[in-house]
Amino acid sequence: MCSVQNGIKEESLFDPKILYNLDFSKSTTQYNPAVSVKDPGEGLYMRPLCRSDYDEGYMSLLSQLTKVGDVSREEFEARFSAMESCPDSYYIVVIEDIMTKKVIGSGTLVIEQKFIRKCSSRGRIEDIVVSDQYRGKQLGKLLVDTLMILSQQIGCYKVSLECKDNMVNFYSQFGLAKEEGQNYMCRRFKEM
Ligand code: 16G
Repeated sequence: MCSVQNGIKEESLFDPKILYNLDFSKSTTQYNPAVSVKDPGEGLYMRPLCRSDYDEGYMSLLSQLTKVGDVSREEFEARFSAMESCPDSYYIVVIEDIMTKKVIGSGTLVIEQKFIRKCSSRGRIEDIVVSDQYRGKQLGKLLVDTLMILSQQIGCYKVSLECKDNMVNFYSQFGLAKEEGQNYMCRRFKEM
């Protein structure tokens, strides 16, 4: 297991203290029953993505969101290292089932540095996924809430995400809203 409980962060994508010290008084949503980063639910553990998560089913979890293709350990590690070498940019938070040692939930915050808005930065929330057997436990809500608070704490002037129509209501609880006159446009170059 990728342990960060003792402040060990060699294997973590980012410093776990950032996650455990977030100020949830800024949260725009409610939990019933209460869950938190330090206590996401019985038998569950929330932490930054670790290099060893390749062996804890991380890619298979992502395949519940979209196509992942065949990714070898070497490819995973190279991508992990590339993200790690961009400080303050990639925040991937996962939830692990301690018993099965499987990653069962994940969400990503990517920070893009800008010249505009007084050299500000913007956040993008990506790849929110909770394994089908763990849905209905407020884990997606906790992941998104955590990344929203993190983006605000980092100082982003805005944060955004892309989602399907049926997810708009879910995401609006975090203060996210469709902006009048703004459109999401996309061109796809290849199918993997
Ligand atoms: C969803 C995700 C996005 C992800 C995409 C993958 C959220 C909020 N949105 O739009 O982050 O990258 O699905 O779909 O998690 P694609 O492989 O078709 O681009």
